[in-house]
Amino acid sequence: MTNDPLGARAPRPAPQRRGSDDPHRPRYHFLPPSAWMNDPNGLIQWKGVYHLFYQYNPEGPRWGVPDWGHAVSRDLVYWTDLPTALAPTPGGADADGCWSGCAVDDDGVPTLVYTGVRDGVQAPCVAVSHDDLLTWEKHPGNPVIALPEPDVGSIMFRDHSVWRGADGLWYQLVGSGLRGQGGAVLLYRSSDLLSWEYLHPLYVGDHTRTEPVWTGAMWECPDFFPLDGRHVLVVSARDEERLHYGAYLVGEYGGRRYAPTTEGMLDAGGCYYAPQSFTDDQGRRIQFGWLWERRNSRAVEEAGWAGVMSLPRVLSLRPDGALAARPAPELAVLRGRRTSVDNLQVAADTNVSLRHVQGDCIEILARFDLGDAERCGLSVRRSPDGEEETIIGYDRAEGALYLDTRRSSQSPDVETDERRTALALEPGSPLELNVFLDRSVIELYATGGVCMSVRVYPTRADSQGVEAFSEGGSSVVLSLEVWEMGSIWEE
Ligand code: DQQ
Repeated sequence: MTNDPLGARAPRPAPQRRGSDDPHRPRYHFLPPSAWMNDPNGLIQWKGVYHLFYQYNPEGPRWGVPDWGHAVSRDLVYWTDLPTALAPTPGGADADGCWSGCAVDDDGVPTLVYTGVRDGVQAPCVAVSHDDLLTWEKHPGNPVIALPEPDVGSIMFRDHSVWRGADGLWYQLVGSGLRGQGGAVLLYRSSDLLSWEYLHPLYVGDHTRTEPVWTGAMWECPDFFPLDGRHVLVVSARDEERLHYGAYLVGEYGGRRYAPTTEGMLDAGGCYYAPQSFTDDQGRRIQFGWLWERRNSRAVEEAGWAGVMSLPRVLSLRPDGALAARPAPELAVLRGRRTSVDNLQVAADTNVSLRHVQGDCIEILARFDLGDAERCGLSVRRSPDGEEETIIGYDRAEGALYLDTRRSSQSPDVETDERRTALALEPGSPLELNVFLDRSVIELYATGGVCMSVRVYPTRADSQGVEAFSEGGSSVVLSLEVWEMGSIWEE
């Protein structure tokens, strides 16, 4: 029997969406009906339907005892909310929370491997579905691994990446950190997803090394997958105090050993964490990540919701070995009215207002000839007098893309900063900026699949302008296209 979660037979009505009167609530990014969301979980395409599970606290806009929320889509763009998929079982191994995990296809049986939390112990648990992912049966023997190996020195034990090896056996990475060393992923093996044998740390980071990227003291949410002939390990770097960012390693995997040769940050905007990916039926590796809030808890409580899912990103490897992410082409279905400008000269130390181009729910696709400018780019979410603006620019001397939110909002409740990331442009080759503005979300995809995502909360209703700027020399906007973007919800 096939259950079609997008058909008329969905078992219970979808929850009501709330909060759409908040000017900061996105219109074409996925987020739950209300309350709190963090990590994407259990991403899988099943019988043609994309399933997006996520860490969900329906009690309010704050992290709590998480359930797994659930939404489905046929196109990665429009989502239908389904009832909660997993909730803590009183007295069970997940009594204090169903934390993050992944989904696999066990010969036709959809199976989740997730972290159950009880009395401060975090341990892998398993659940299966017999109705096409609508409801889940937890394994009576949960947790399937009671504790981490005592001699390993691990300071954390949660979050899972599971795959079937060429030998037909299941392999699992559990996120961890080794005392005094750095983040780690612990490798296990199983024939049935229930009984697991510990092998060794597949890879251990070095928390004292800061170049090319600092990977922290602990790794959450590991995601390990083949891509373009190599193997990518994505981890979320944290320390005792705080969550930092998603990082990636690219290298060779064989004989149950991993030798990475390239490392980097997934998204340098400072708001993208706990990403997870899956392979769809077109063979694409698609990643979603959690875009966290940047207003304080008082403002978040007032808003009643927190956390946004990124747009779906298609991953690939660049010739230099770095990981590139580009927005899924399906998003073009949201494009509405289009405006364009070609060959716009931007004189040194000027801003050129694009008067017909404005909005807080738009996509911008721009190509710049850097000319002799020292810096050039776009100012978005800009008030007419420039009191509020967010700057997306390229610094030629530094070879860096930057995202400056320091004047994005006049609200004292909002965190702002300036972030930079290396972006090498071949001499004479244009700078490409693909920017998605969706109220409080800005996702930027630049030349070479370099990403920066951030949250902004302008206070002024007229902070909707777009301007091109050039500093220290002149530049040319070779082409600029802007689309008004539709909403993915009935409003
Ligand atoms: N969030 C989950 C954990 C994970 C963390 C709990 C990362 O499983 O380590 O909500 O954001």
